[in-house]
Amino acid sequence: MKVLVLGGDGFCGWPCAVNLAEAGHDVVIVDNLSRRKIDIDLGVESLTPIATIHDRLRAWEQVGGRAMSFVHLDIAREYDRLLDLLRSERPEAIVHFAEQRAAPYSMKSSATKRYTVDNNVNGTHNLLAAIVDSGLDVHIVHLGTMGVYGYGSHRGATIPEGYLTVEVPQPDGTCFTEKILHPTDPGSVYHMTKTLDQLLFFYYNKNDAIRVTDLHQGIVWGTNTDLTQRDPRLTNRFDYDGDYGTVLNRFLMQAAIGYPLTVHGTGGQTRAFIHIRDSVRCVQLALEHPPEPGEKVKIFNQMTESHQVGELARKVAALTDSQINYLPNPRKEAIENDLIVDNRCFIELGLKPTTLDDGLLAEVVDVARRWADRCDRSKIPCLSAWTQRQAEAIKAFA
Ligand code: NAD
Ligand code: USQ
Repeated sequence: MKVLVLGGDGFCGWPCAVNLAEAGHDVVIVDNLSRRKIDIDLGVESLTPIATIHDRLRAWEQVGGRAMSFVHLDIAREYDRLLDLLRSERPEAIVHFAEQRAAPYSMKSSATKRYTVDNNVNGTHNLLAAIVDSGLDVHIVHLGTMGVYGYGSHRGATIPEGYLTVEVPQPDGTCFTEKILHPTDPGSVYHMTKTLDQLLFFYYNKNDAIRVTDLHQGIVWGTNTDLTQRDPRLTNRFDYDGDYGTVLNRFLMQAAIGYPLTVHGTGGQTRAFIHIRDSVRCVQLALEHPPEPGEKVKIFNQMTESHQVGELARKVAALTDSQINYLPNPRKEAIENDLIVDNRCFIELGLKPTTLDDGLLAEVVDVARRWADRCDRSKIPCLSAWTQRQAEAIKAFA
């Protein structure tokens, strides 16, 4: 099938694009390369050296991969070009990764808050409006986040896959039951844009019957897949800095270079996780099992396991003989939370979850050790504070 991969140069998008090409799909990568530009602005680089998108595509063909093409396009700002692309390529499906995805980056300043909202909300809306304008029947597979449900207490309740069944009281004392979108509780401006995406999908699905699968993904860890390991030029990015690095990959990389593991607060925060290899498989499964025409938005919880941040730090520290540093939390978030997640949709489609095991953790540590000399230690601390209060606590600690 012809598939556009929006954001196909990014951490999740690149291994997904090569996986779809390997599975026999005709892949067109669409990206404005803004992620590479943000690295330059922040003065950081992926820990792993990453080739340009053109070199990646050349290398992919040289190792025998099915050819993919690349279109440099900003989906949030170049509506007419996006519409022309849909009309010329006539894709059957679009995988949408093309958003600013870092919560700390989104909270750095009013400029990054505004950029994140403009980029993410406009990008998703442009895509939906362009599909309507094109008259095509396209299945959108969107990468959303587990963070739309929020990380307050769910009081032991299992988080369902997108929809909550509620009882609505009537004036005559009876009740009717209804399935509604699960209430949202975003923890950052970035997470808030994902809750707005949800509403855009709900509306366009209702009004224009656009078929959408929204993947509420947990924190992705790991670096490479079997395919991105085929050639050094296919290597995936590895973010470790205080804005874009995510918790488990940061801990593994910190362990590799002998930097005390940076736990925010007590480490009681519980989050959902998924390995990059499973993330790639899930996207393919979602793509190959589209909603029926007229079906409401499908929502899958794309995660395989939940862990407390402090528990992860202790596991990594024990495996690598590292120290743990408990730091003032730069985020305004619950000190502790429960997280029980229903992820049956993917399991029923055949996903065999890759769970945290020592071998896979050690694999990431090995990658980080190999590139340790590319690490800029001054970029490790998380300095983006959610409010002035957190900023003052960080300053007082320093
Ligand atoms: P990333 O920043 O590495 O990749 C995003 C890609 O989209 C980049 O290549 C960027 O240049 C491109 N992009 C951004 N805005 C664009 C625009 N307006 N037009 C065209 N291209 C644009 O991020 P990632 O980690 O690969 O995440 C991909 C998606 O998955 C995001 O939507 C993110 O919210 C979601 N997600 C990621 C994680 C994670 O742990 N990395 C977890 C859950 C969900
Ligand atoms: N944390 C630490 N130490 C660190 C970094 C983070 O204790 O060095 C803590 C944070 O305070 C937070 C938790 O770890 O409580 C997770 O932080 P993170 O940066 O790993 O993840 P998050 O900001 O939630 O964002 C990442 C991706 C985002 C995706 C989200 C999925 O960047 O794109 O949407 O994970 S989820 O967490 O399920 O919402």
